[in-house]
Amino acid sequence: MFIDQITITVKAGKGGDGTVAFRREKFVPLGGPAGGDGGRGGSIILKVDEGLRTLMDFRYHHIFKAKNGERGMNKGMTGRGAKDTIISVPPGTTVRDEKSGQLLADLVADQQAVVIAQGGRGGRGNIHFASPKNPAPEISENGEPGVERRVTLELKVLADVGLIGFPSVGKSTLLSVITSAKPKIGAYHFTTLVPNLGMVSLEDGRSFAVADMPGLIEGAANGVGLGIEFLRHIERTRVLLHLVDMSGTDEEDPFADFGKINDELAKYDPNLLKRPQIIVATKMDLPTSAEHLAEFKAKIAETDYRDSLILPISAVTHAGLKQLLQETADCLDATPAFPLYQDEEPVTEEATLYRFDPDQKPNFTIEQDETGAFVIHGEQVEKLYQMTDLQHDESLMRFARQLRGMGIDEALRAAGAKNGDLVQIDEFRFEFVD
Ligand SMILES: Nc1nc2c(ncn2[C@@H]2O[C@H](COP(=O)(O)OP(=O)(O)OP(=O)(O)O)[C@@H](O)[C@H]2O)c(=O)[nH]1
Ligand SMILES: [Mg+2]
Repeated sequence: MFIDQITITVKAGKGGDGTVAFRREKFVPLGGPAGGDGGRGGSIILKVDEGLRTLMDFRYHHIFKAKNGERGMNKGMTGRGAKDTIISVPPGTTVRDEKSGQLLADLVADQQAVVIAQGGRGGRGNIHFASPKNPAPEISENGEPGVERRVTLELKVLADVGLIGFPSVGKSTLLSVITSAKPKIGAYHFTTLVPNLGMVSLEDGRSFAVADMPGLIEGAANGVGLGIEFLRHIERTRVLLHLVDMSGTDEEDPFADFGKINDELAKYDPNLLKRPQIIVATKMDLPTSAEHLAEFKAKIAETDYRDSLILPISAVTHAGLKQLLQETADCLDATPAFPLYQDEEPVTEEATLYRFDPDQKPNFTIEQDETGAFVIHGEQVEKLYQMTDLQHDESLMRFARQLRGMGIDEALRAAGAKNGDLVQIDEFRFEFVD
């Protein structure tokens, strides 16, 4: 099975917690604060490995987690940061956020990488909270949670040229004689089930990548035959070689077949028809082929395709192959890359990363649950709670101050909260003190 689309869950590591500690020196009775910061949590990074060709490795492995940062230490030492988790993907992988559908990255070059889930920063140790008024603070922060999200990976192979046509017209055979690829070839339809890739090298030094596609038939856009899902693999190609079997062994009209394939392409994406197409008349070594080719040319002269280049070949005798490759290379030289995403730009790295920004205006809601408790929801408020060290009263007092700073006290009052009412944030319940 060929896997070219898959959704994975990634969870970056949490930052290590900051520490509350004090200096203990022999002759210093009241040492200052000495609790270090937590280490950074590991991020999750997608990175291109040129050697990979499919997303197969993801079949049984959907969840990726990075390690948490280590706790801050005494003597002001920062905890160890966690290693990033690197996931290898094949070149041509696009990445989307599952929820929003937003394009996060289009990974094409070898070693190209993108951080898709940022590890949390380490919490600050009590060293950072000392002030003239409070020289020995029992305050530290917990580490920031790592980003967790689901992303959809989609592979669109990197080929310059796509081979398209009905089943059994000789696409795989052509690939096997112009490149060193060894695709499966068969006298029956739908021999090719997944795209095959090969590299063509010309004597003049030019080279290009060719993708051999599974055969298309009428109705493919509606799922007939193998359907057209795999056409995503020709979205990056610049030139299409449209193979038409001229032998007539299939009893089909080669010209009608040609029209049907173009109709299916248009149904998948009308932009595909804007790509230059070279018509390749195949199996010209067979006795009936010349006659069928002449008929084909007469019919196409009546259509909008009248100016198309038609090149006869035989993969058996190799007749016409040299010219086909020359013309294809010339056509590639004259054809710029087509934009893969008409209206979308991959978002920049920063924009894909969610970061906690304490200066941002807090955004929260307050609702009363069935017990009458006031439940506060909001990403920032919840994150602040998660980063609060609940073991030290001073940390809790700082939390209370921060909530007040966010306007939560005021909002609770406005929602009708009275002294002694219960308030809940995440898993934490406390009494409202007015
Ligand atoms: N005589 C002759 N037979 C050919 C030629 N090219 C391909 N064939 C034969 O045609 C049949 C189909 O060839 P394939 O290359 O598997 O065709 P395909 O287009 O890849 O077919 P699917 O993968 O099923 O879509 C095989 O039996 C080949 O041997 C040719 O140039 N001359
Ligand atoms: Mg084939």
